[in-house]
Amino acid sequence: MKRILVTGALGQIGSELVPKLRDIYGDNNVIATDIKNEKQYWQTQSGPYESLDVSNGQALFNLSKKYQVDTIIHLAALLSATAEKKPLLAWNLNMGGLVNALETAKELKCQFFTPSSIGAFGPSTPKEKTPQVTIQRPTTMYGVSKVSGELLCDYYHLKFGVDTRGVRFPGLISYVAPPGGGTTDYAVEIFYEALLGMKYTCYIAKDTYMDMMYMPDALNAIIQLMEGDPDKLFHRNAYNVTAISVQPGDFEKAIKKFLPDFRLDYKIDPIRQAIAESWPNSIDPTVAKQEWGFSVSYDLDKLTQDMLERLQQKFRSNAS
Ligand code: VAH
Repeated sequence: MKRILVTGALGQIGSELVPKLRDIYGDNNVIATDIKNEKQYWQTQSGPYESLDVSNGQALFNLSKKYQVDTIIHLAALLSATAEKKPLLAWNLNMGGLVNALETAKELKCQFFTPSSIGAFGPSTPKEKTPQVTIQRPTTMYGVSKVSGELLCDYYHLKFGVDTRGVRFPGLISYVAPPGGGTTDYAVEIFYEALLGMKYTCYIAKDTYMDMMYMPDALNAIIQLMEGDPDKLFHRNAYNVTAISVQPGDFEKAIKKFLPDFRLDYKIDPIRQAIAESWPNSIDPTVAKQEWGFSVSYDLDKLTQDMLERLQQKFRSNAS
């Protein structure tokens, strides 16, 4: 990776990935793009920003050519809960954007990353320690688009030699930009509400386990995989990665260590609960460890402490 174009740069991952990539590869070598035309915001940032709708394949190609990029990190997509409400839009955006980005990668000989998700699994997948290679019959439109995306990335690698790489992310916990429209969003909201009102009403049931990971570990995983030795990558699209398997009560306990008055109650959202129940309780990241050295630094207690401290700082600086 030397010159990188990022789509969906204003989303939950992109908002933190772009500054980190700029630190490593240089400000002008990371081209941030998003459908939002937030020029003013990005003018205060250190590198180039372009407004881009990934449904427009020609625009994606033209920008990539203009900046002579050698890597595309394609993040623009609808998350699971929004996709379930607008399935046709999700299919068109998630698959249309992906195929446009892959076509550009093929034409310009770019290295390529796009995230898959634990959403690529379904109710017939083994629920505990879900293996790297297993049954993938998701019952959500998000999952259908993620499995199709994994297959499409494999196809572009096998057929056209595009260096496609990806991970199956679990729920990502972060303090910079909110996720928006996902099933795992509760694991971010709970920290905001704990600090703002000492109370959170969770839309996911008490005993529902899902995998989660802290954003700094997710960003390191993307960079490590992209810098990994191609000869050692056999699974490519896409690797299971995770840090913790948790139910909402686990966050409650962890937050209470710092905020003893915090209270959690429940009001289940049937759509997101059904999605969560169709996903694994825990996935097995062994193959990612073996093929490119995936590892994490944050467990539940460490990420809880960091989230609370960082959010407090954020609230203080927003107030001043
Ligand atoms: C979602 N956070 O909830 C995403 C994710 C693990 C699931 O891909 O839709």
